[in-house]
Amino acid sequence: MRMRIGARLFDGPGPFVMGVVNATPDSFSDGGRFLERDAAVAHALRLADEGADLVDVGGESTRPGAPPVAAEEELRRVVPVIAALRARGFTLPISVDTWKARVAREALAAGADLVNDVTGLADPDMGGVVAAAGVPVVLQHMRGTFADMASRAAYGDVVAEVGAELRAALARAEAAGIPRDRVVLDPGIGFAKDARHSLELLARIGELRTPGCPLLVGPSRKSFIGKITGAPAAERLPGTLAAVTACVLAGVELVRVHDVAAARQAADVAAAIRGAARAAGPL
Ligand code: HH2
Repeated sequence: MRMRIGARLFDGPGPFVMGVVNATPDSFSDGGRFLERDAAVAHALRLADEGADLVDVGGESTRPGAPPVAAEEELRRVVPVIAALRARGFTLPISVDTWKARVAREALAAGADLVNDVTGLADPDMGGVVAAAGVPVVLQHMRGTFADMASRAAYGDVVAEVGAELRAALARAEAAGIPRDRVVLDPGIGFAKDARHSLELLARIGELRTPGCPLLVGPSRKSFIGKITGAPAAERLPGTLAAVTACVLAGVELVRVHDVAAARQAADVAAAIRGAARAAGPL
């Protein structure tokens, strides 16, 4: 990939690690520990120390059944965190995890460098906000709303349908004036997908490759790991690392994770194995 995100040029195959900073009181995995601005800032600094390439600050839980968050409340959660990170000279690119155009606009004004939209531009104003700011965007696949997405997990060929819907989101982005070389695509593990769908997407992730657009995958602590292993969210790091490894071996450029130090090591070793296979070449 070759994409400028904030002050940094993301150049090469990666893998690049996006660390999750939840500024939500009801997040399924972090349980509100980072609601307070200072705790979220400290968490972002720790993720940077652990080897994150960028951090993703979000103020609305997407967990099925989580209550919707009004834009005002979401702004109260994320903008002070982004502003405080910039005020203290945080050098990593900051992504804002929001589907609301207004939140994206104010987060970008406070110093965010990228918009991570799990709805793939569901808000009709989002494309214009991203295009006007000249920043990159992550378009993630989902269907329906956070409340009803589980009931929308019905596919014939999940990879083909997610691919077609991601291409439609990309077309919406381009129509709004976002050049394709500023778009990252994400299959949306767990978003309107059951465990079987998430696994098939991970197994066939290469089929989602779209010329000019890097891929991002967020498997961290997700319910498909619980479905396979029975482990609760807080005990899904080994399963997360298996998924990160599979993604990197398949050529995914960016992974979104909570446990950056562990994922950094898994991703780097998987990338080294991938590189060694290329170096060896055919016999
Ligand atoms: N997953 C979550 C949130 N944002 N963004 C992208 N691009 N891809 C993902 O897979 C993705 C995402 C859900 O995880 P998390 O934020 O950790 O939990 P919560 O929904 O409680 O905020």
